[in-house]
Amino acid sequence: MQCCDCSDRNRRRWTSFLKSLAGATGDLSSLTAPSWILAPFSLTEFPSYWGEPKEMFAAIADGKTPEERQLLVTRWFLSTLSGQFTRREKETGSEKKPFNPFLGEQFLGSWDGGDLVLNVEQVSHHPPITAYSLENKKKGISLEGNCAQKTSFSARMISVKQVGHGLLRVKLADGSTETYLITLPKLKIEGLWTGKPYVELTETSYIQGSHGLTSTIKYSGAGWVSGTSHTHTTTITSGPGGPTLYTLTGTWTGETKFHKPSKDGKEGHVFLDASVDGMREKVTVRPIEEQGEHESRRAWKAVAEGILSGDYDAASQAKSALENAERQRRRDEQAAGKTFELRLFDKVPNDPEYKRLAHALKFKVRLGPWSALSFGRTSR
Ligand code: HCR
Repeated sequence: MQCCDCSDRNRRRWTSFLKSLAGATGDLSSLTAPSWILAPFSLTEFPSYWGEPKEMFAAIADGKTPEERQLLVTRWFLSTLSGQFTRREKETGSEKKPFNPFLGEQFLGSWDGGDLVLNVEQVSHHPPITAYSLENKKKGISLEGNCAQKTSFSARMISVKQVGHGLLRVKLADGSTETYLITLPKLKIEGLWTGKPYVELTETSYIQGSHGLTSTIKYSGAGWVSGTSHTHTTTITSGPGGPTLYTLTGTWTGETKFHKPSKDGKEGHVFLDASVDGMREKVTVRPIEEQGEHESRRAWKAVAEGILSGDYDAASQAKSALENAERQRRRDEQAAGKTFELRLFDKVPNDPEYKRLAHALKFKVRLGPWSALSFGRTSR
């Protein structure tokens, strides 16, 4: 129970923050968020959510047929969502704003002593784009992706369009590679006026396999009057809009079951229980003292400590110092006629693999200047 003074203070600071949102346009990263709304980590840490259900990621390689693998990729994808979109709310009671990464910021981590390896780099600051790769070499599976966010504000909520995609590759026993294009759902941040923001997913995302099978994931939430939060209906079809092989319904935070129509009498069987403890394991990173200067937790250490200890003045000062140093670095580069060189990723403009699979989705995914851009792990 909060005392009157605290809840009044909370209400006042939220109201004034929401008023400042009303005037904002397009890009949340450009909004100077007050320290009390900040999460103590950077957006570069978010790709680790893709690797947390590590067993499900590895299991994709065990699928014997394209159909089995499409189901396994879909199961792994769904099992990442509760980490990606409800973790902060679960752990702290409300969604928070992660740090806006600086250009070249890295987040490096692994699971199981390096069986699964994550590399993340902030490859653009304006617009902010994060590129990542996740690889399980032993199993022959990798995911390369990038993500940016376009934001719009309304009186009740913040709507976020995720711009970017993932390409998952599986090496098959015959030496060939199967590829899956993963598109990203839109999200809404609700609960702003009660001071407890949380994420709900909306509209549709897709997983398009190079073998021609398509998973179409439709998201819905509780709505004003009725309905269940975090719900999805997923169909697996032969191509977008083709005959349905499987229908899966449930919540991406809890149980998903096979529904009609589904092959092999699977109706009613549990496909995934995303709430099972221990299904997701947090990434391991090197101790901060051993990290490089571009590594996220080392670079943001003082800011994170300020937030965690409630010393918001110290957090603000450390954040300004970091941001000013970055601005100065860009000015110095410009004066020297240099441009910043990415360290971990190479740009792959108009990636043909992305285009081929986006084309198979019958251009439901628009080929915009940023969405057609992929980032591949550099061979340097
Ligand atoms: C929108 C968001 C930053 C971006 C986060 C993304 C889209 C990042 C890529 C991940 O793969 C998935 C993902 C999950 C997060 O839910 C999403 C964040 C939710 C909130 C945060 C805003 C910038 C914070 C706004 C501040 C609020 C509390 C007013």
